[in-house]
Amino acid sequence: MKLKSALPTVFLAMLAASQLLVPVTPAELAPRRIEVTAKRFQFTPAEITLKKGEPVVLVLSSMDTTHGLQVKELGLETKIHKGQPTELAFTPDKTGTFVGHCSVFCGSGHGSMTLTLHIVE
Ligand SMILES: [Cu+2]
Repeated sequence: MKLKSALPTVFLAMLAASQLLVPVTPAELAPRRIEVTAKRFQFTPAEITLKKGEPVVLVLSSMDTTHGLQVKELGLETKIHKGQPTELAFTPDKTGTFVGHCSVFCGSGHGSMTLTLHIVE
């Protein structure tokens, strides 16, 4: 009888403990996901700060037409089609500030459509 009534308590305690652990580990288990939207002629957010060695997934969505993202120094390049979010996974391996450009001509402001990545230690 005593054992029976203690079981739910033990179970709840374990559940609580496992939930407490969750915020500690996700950085190692799953890459950080950052949503970025593209539209003529900007990326939002336009600047992102990342950590060197920390895996990241940029989830890129276009609001209007086909755009692209190219960050030459980091070897990144992808197209971003409207209505079709693109996941760009990478792990920054150097620090610095890198400017990505839209890689698909999208109109008069195309040349100034940039996404700046600050990569820190
Ligand atoms: Cu463009």
